[in-house]
Amino acid sequence: MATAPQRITHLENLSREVAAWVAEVARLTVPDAVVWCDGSESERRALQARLVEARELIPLNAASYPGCHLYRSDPNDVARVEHVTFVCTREREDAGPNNHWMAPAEAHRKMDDLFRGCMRGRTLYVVPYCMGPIDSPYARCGVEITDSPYVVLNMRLMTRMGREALERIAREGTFVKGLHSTGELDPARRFIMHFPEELSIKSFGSGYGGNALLGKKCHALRIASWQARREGWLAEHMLIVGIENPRGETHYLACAFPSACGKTNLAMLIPPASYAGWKVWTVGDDIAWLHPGSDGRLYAINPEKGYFGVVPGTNPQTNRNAFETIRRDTIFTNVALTAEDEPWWEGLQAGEPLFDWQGRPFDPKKGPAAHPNSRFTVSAEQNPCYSPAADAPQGVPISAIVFGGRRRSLAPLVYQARSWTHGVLIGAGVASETTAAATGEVGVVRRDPMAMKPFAGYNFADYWDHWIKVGAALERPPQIFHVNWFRQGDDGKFLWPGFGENMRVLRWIIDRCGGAAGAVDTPIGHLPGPTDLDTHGLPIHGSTLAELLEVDRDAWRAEFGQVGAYLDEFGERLPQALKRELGEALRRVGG
Ligand code: GTP
Ligand code: SPV
Ligand code: MN
Repeated sequence: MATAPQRITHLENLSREVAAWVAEVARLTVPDAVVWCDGSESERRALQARLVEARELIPLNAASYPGCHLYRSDPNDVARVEHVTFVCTREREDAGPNNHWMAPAEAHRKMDDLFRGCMRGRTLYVVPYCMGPIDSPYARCGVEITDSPYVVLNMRLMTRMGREALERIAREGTFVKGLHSTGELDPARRFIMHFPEELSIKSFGSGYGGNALLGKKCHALRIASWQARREGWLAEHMLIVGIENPRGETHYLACAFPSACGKTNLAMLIPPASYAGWKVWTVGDDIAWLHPGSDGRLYAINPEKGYFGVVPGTNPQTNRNAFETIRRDTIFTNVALTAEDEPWWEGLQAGEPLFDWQGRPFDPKKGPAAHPNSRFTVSAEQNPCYSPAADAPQGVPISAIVFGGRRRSLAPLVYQARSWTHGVLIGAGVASETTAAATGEVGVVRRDPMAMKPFAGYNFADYWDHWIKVGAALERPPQIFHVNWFRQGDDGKFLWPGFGENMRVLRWIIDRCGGAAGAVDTPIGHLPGPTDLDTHGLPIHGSTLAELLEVDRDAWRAEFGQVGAYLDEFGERLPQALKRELGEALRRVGG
């Protein structure tokens, strides 16, 4: 390693707690070397060079994709693994029916058996990181110990990683402990364990994003949601986007859509040509930490510093901002490769693949060239519409919270909740078709409350109760909405053009918050009337719009019946207020 020994000693001396834990882990895992990461550019270069030399990273075309690399993961390690992800609380009920559970002592024993001696012949990296602006009172720190240099490089892009984080840990004395090893990538020896009561995580056997970059879903959602409940805030699977109107006023929206359902795309949206003078600013694309502010509003910070985004479908038409963001200094994981050493993926609309994501000569009979869950890792600062407010210690005030899902039928393009508690019911009832972001069948509709099914670190019943209380304590709570970009016609085509055109829906949402847009009252909430949505310059048929905004009472009665059955799984712990709200919703559709 290029890191000078004095520097290592200095980092090690910063925090006695971290050093003691590292020593303990080193005794268990028996690495050949221990390296403390400082986050410097020289450290990044050395790690990158080492991975290139080992042929784990493939440099891409230096003229068209400068500083970019391709990483091919093990073919059995390409997505989150929810069936082996556990929340290990002392009481099973605290994890809830929404989580797999294991008793902490048993989980520790199981994991320590896997970790014993697992770093022989490998280097143990100590990765201190800060989730959120380094000087934010809402930011929280952690340390990930990993034996994967690929994970280190990703954590450096995704978090504020290195010396400053360790200095903050030394000042505060607390940090989330995340222990990770890629092990042998044996799916039968792969577990992601969370111990919220101990603020710790143990992850073994995967190198994939959500399983291995422990600052992300493991810390910033599962552990943080647990802490947030105790401390009166919310940790959510939400993008944060600022919409600036031609008068220079900016409204911030926080939107929760399940994995691979459009967060990154909405956060980086480019408005249609008719929206001259409007600007979109990305604060975050995946996670929001929401805190009640002293002015009675809800404020959001993005705990991350980079994007770990879905590659397929990205092109200059769907998302020019994302396309431009990933033209340099980007790690591409599991995309295809062209003869010119350029990355290639389905939906790119240029070039052609020579090798598929597994490095085999591309053969369409063997499936897509890029893996459907292929990802880019890139610094947020490369985004042309990166919001300077992403670094604001106090965060940004939220005007609207938007839930959404991928549903080919039923859910209309957009509707607004009648109240905060009604909004919580809408969030709790979110359902969405599964995607390639997690292993398992794709396209199956499942309940994914607040897009947090895979990420809530505790019992959903307690989570909804917490949501209701947070809203009740706000003097000026955000308005709550639901959107669906994925309605399909009988021909299986999307009814709504989506992407940049989603701006029209966001505009209605913002105008509703300001009381400036019209709506019709329906049994499920407020919907735009036929002329309330701006369709200027949009080639959409009146009948298609009507279909997008239709509310089928019978179908909704059936839906609320299913929501009720789902909520009943949470038994006595389910908040009364939510039950009452469901009763009201059913009554309105004649149930
Ligand atoms: P995670 O990173 O898994 O949390 O995903 P995400 O919610 O950020 O989803 P992302 O924006 O990466 O989009 C996932 C897929 O949905 C991509 O293939 C996009 O091209 C597609 N997509 C995004 N927005 C739209 C839209 O408005 N309409 C349609 N039809 N597809 C969309
Ligand atoms: C998701 O699956 O929601 C992602 C990718 O954002 S991961 O980091 O793997 O969770
Ligand atoms: Mn996500």
